[in-house]
Amino acid sequence: MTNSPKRYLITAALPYANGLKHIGHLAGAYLPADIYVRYLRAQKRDVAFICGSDEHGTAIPIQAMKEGTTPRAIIDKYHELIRQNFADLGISFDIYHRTSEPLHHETAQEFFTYLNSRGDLEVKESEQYYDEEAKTFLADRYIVGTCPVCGNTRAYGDQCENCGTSLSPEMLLHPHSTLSGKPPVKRSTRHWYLPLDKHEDFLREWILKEHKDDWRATVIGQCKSWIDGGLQPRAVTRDLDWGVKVPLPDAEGKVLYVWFDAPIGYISATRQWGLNTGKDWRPYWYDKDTKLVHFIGKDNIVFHCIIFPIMLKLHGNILPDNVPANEFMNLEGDKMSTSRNWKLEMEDYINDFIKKDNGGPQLADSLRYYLTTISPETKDSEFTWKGFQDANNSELVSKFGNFVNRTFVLMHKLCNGKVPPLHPDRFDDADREIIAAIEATPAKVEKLLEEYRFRDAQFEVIMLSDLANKYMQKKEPWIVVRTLEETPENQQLIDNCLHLCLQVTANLAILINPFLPFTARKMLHLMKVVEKMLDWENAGKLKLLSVGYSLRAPELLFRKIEDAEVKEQIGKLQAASEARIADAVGEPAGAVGTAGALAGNPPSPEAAAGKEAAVKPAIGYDDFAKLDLRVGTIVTAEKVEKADKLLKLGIDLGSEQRTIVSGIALHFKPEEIVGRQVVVVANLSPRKMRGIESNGMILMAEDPSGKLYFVQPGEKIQPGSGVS
Ligand code: B3M
Ligand code: ZN
Repeated sequence: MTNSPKRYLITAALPYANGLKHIGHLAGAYLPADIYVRYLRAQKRDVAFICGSDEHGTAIPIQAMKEGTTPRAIIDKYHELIRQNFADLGISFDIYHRTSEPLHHETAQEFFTYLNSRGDLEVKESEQYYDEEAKTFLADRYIVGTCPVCGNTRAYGDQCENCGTSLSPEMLLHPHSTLSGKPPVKRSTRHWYLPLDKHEDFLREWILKEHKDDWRATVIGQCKSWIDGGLQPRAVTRDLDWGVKVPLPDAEGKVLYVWFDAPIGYISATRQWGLNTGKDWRPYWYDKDTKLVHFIGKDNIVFHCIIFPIMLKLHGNILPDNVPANEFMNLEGDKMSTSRNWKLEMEDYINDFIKKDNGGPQLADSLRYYLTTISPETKDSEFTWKGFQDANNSELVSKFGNFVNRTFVLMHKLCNGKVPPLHPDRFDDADREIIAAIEATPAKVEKLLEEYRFRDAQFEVIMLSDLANKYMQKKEPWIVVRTLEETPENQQLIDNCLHLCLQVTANLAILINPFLPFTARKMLHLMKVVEKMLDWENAGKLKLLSVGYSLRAPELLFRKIEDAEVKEQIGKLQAASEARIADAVGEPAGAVGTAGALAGNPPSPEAAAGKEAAVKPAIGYDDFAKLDLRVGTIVTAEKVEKADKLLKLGIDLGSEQRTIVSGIALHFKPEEIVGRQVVVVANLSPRKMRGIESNGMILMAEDPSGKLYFVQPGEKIQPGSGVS
């Protein structure tokens, strides 16, 4: 490495403590950050790895409303669960702090006061959305409307969860309040703004020139389109009672905007880490010789590359050296989504694999391994259970694990369980090649890690184990042993092979350590060596294990993932998603048929609070005309296996027969409804449920008690007749 900085400050996005986090989050920010940090630590660099819970913002009170409890109870619950999940998966933060801590409130208030006292903030009266019925200003998350980018009708005032676009409430079409369901009105209120527009020149210079080559193209691209789109002053305060109070006498009822206080959370966490360890935290945020790297998902780019850097610059702090944001990870062909229950939570993986009888921390490494092989570094990627099984079984088990296991078995069989001596005079090309590979791999891995190319870096390590397998296959010590009676000096060939394979094993432990820390430690145990061997400076060395040293009996490093496990997980995923679809039928907000559910809408707060749903915002005739509604006749109806709430319906639409899966099984018996006429949404995109493709949706009405009724013509009519 050429002149490395004096110290590293590595942050991973502070997760909202409003719910469990899924593996998309893990792969997006935490795992790559952990790999990088473990590598830096092995390099003996001075590094602080900072994370913690983001406990402010409206996401928290909204979740409290859903769970019928207080915001405080929500953050206490999820902070602890998420912290433990990360620990179980080997994410090795130096501190996992909380933005609800007094130290954070103090740090954030100081920051605000400093900027405000220097005139870096603007105060403006402005019109903000106000809910006249709930008598409150509406935070971004309490306003829902149509996304101007993708047309999702349930986009939030700060972001569309369908397409990931960052929004402001003004950008939403047909906005309405989630508290009352009514369209909000504008009311005047006073707020503090960070004038992003005043810093455009700085951003252009710093991002688009200085970092145009070392930041990811996807990150530069997003920044450029924000800057080119015209930067606007951004309010950094909100009318809300949950958050860090605005530290001014005339700011009653106002808190700092969550995206103002959350990144300052990195600073307060570093302060707390300093207190815990006795280290001086200040150089980590003020000394230019610190390399600051933010690991985040792509939906956080604007905050980490534009807004927070402006804040840092004004406050006199250092700026990030890089922001290696990842794209998104999909799951089994669909976007991961908490609201649609299409996700794999860290917690579920931990319970189903790591904590099972045949589990253990190795299974954490299996997940880490697969997630890194599909790391969405340059484009969105896709998690599939089959892919997970393949990566585990045919790479970790068959290449890496198999090589280490064969080495240990043969070393015990053919070399008395000790590291055999080396006889360089008997080297052939194959020996020289594997030696060259041992020596060359660390530099390759290192270069890739320094460039934040984690999947390629990990691939290099697996390649070394693959090469070593082939080497052993070529040397065939198990065949050579048969020649010993006639040619006793052939023991030297066996010794050479196993000596080199053992040195490869020691090297593999060092190289795989950042990626698979549990595996590396298990290998240390097998080799009876101490943690210090994992120091990166040992990588590429050929004398890590001394001749004559006796090693432990072999133990398998990984276990296979069975077909049954894959099947079970896919079943679970579908069942959870269907339960959500079927549940939605009974939700007041989803009262008309299964529309809400099939469109993938999150439960609205009013639904969660059990209130009568208000009339949805007005739509134009054009919106209505997009629906193709037709009368159909139910010709077949059957229960869907292992899905209590679903019926598979065959519908005669006159010109064609359709299969529609409907969440009405708890309300109607299949035999009762055959022959009935229904109104069908004929042009709804197909959707797979329990492996059955559903082509359309039937309309249902629901009374306040939750009973369902078919919407049908008054008399029997020709199937296929239009409804308008
Ligand atoms: N809590 C958003 C998120 O989890 C937010 C990140 C804060 S990082 C300072 O995606
Ligand atoms: Zn959108």
